[in-house]
Amino acid sequence: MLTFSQVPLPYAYAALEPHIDALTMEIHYSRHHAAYVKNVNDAIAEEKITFKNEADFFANVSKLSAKARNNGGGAWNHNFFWQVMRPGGGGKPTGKVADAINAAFGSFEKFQEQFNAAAMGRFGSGWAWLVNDNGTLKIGSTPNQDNPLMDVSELKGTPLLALDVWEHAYYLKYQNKRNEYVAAWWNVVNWDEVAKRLK
Ligand code: MN3
Repeated sequence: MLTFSQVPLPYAYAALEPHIDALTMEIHYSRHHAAYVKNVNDAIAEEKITFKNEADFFANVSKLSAKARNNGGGAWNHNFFWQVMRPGGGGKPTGKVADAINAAFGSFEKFQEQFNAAAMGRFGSGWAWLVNDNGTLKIGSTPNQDNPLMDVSELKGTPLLALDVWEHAYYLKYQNKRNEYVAAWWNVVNWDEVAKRLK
């Protein structure tokens, strides 16, 4: 049976300070993310969901309950999010990521503007994404815990970068100032992990 689990956080809770504070990271990882993982595994058991892997689960998520969809997305999205951040990250990508971004968006600055607009334009809770849709890089956002692997998602593709814009990701430090959180987050982007996912 498919089981979701939490990746070990690749750094300490305080490692992304001052951009993302330690208490937010601790609550986010040990309570919010842990709960999504527990709840999706409960849903898999309760609903006797038989998909063998995460890809099949998301590709068929329209057939599943809201509990399975929301918590499955929450489990996967946060595992992804932790990995595309690192202490001392940020700056501009180099190599093939830089080339792909320049080709798709014209420049790194234009890419950043468009990504920020996706993050700021998502009303309520959700995620901003950079995806590779069959060789074309695209930016978009998803509501709640939906992701671009889901059959229900308008934005489709292989996720390369994601930003959690739920208030739980920033409210303790930034309160209602999502723009300040988004601006600070660029300092912790792990471009090496983006490069790994760009095939
Ligand atoms: Mn979150």
